[in-house]
Amino acid sequence: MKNILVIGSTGQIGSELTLKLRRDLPGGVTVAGFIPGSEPTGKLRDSGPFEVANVCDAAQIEEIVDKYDIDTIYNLAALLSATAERLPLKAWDIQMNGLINILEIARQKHCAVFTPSSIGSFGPNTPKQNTPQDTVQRPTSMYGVTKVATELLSDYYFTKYGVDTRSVRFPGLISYTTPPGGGTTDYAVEVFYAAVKGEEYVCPIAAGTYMDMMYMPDALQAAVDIMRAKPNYFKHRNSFNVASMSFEPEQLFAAIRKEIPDLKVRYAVDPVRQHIADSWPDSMDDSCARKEWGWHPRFTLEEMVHDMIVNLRKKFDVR
Ligand code: AKB
Repeated sequence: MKNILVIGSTGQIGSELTLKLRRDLPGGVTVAGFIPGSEPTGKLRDSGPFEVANVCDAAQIEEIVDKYDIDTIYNLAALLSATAERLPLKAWDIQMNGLINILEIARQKHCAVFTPSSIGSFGPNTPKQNTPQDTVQRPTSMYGVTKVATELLSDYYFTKYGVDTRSVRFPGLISYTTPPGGGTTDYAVEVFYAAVKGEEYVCPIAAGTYMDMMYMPDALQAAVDIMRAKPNYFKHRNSFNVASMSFEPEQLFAAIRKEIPDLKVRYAVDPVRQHIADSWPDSMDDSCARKEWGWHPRFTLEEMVHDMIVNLRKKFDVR
């Protein structure tokens, strides 16, 4: 992994992953791919090359791969679960037609490819507790359908053509740099913004709804480590369960209240998000990732909460 293209570099994961790759792997280039309307700004724009890279435009991606002699593609373009329910055909276009463009280019130009999967690849028939690595995957959301198909297609390109595809199933990701947009797990980020600004938070997910979550630094480490791992011990590729914490809304709010006691929350459950959340695992078993490439998360719930509050207070200049 030397010359890297990050497609979706201005999104929640991409904006931080691109900077981490530039910092941690200084020997090559990391190109920040974006779509018009979401141009990189600040450090992301100033610390390396950036190019318009629409996953649905194969010729454009191919040109970038040739120009920078790209050997690894992080394909992060996606509509998250709640948005994908509103725009299912657009989600299909980006997630599936986009993916096949990337895999074909990777096949021809010998690139490795990381396309994240998600807890959304599971469905109501999946065991909810300690969800195994290999289990039933019959999701009921369009997002989930595209994530299962992503896993299958990525494995197909590896088995049939030897394309080095690897991936993880991300939980809900919590970060303070770039907010997520249109996900089912977004509440776990939004509540921090309300908490540090002293605003009431209206939670769209019902009390008692457990979902896997992860702090962004752990997620970024997973995305880098899996692509750098020697594949000798891989029994799986697309895609590995990775887990670090699982909680229901009240547990998160209680942890925030230890630092911001007057956090006010009321519930107004969004039926679309709740239906999706109810179909997802409560907590995944990530032992295969631990065994096959040494995955281990660092942040506990309390550490994540503290770090989020410190950084958001800095960001908004509040005490
Ligand atoms: C979403 O909520 O859609 C995402 C995910 C869990 O993949 N954060």
